[in-house]
Amino acid sequence: MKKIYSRPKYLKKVPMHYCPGCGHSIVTRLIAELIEEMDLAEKAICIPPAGCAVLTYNYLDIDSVESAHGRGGAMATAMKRILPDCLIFTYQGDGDLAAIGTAETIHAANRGERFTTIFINNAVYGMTGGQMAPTTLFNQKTTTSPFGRDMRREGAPIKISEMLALLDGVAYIERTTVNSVSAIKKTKKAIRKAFQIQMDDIGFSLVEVLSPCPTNWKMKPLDACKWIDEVMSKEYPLGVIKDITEKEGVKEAVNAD
Ligand SMILES: Cc1ncc(C[n+]2csc(CCOP(=O)(O)OP(=O)(O)O)c2C)c(N)n1
Ligand code: SF4
Repeated sequence: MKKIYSRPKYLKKVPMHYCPGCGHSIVTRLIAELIEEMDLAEKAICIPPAGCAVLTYNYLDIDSVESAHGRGGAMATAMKRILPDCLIFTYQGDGDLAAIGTAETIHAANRGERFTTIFINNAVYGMTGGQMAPTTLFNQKTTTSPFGRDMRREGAPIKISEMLALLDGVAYIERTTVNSVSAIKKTKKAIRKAFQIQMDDIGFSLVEVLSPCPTNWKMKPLDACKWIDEVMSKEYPLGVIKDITEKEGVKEAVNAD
């Protein structure tokens, strides 16, 4: 029988701790597939976050350096400057990247640091019990916004990707999701492009993934997938937000001696 599915080489053979229906597991697998397909295992260094993905280093069979909550962008900056030929990527939740790590993220992107960020937006603080995140939607109930997020009380959801796209150092930003097979394929393509842009030394690259958190959304996994289509992606539209490589001659100019 033809084998159509197998464990990627760089995904360790250990059970993941994620809840059923969680997007983190899918994105982790995609990263493992890409590292194999792009032959980057010897060069790849992951910077996992504090948050549900804190154990990413237990799943990816590549070098990893754990960062403190929110400090991924600062650590990645240092590592990429010391090891410019390596593939350095941060893997960060929305609490990590858009709350405690806002400054690190904005300034690294503005400096055009040549690393990649995988930004998992599940609109809550997952690991610590479902508190409101900067990305929580209007009217969304969380443990710290029990009446639903309200503009006058909690402010508006922050669109990190659109904000970062304004900065000159940013080469590529795309927002995707993992709630269907076709969406997963698009996410893989986007991460491939982000990694390639880094390896071509073009600029900062980020992929924002709208990711189900059925546990804290208090939904069944399939309902969480539907909610992304029907509600979440209306606030956070999917697609390419910035891509400077579309401009003619960018890659050539960057790679010229
Ligand atoms: C300096 C610091 N402050 C707070 C915490 C507690 N903490 C751990 S994970 C987390 C929230 C994580 O949420 P998010 O980044 O959205 O990731 P998710 O769990 O949803 O994947 C917080 C507040 C910490 N570990 N370190
Ligand atoms: S709490 Fe949410 S983000 Fe964390 S593992 Fe469970 S489903 Fe995933």
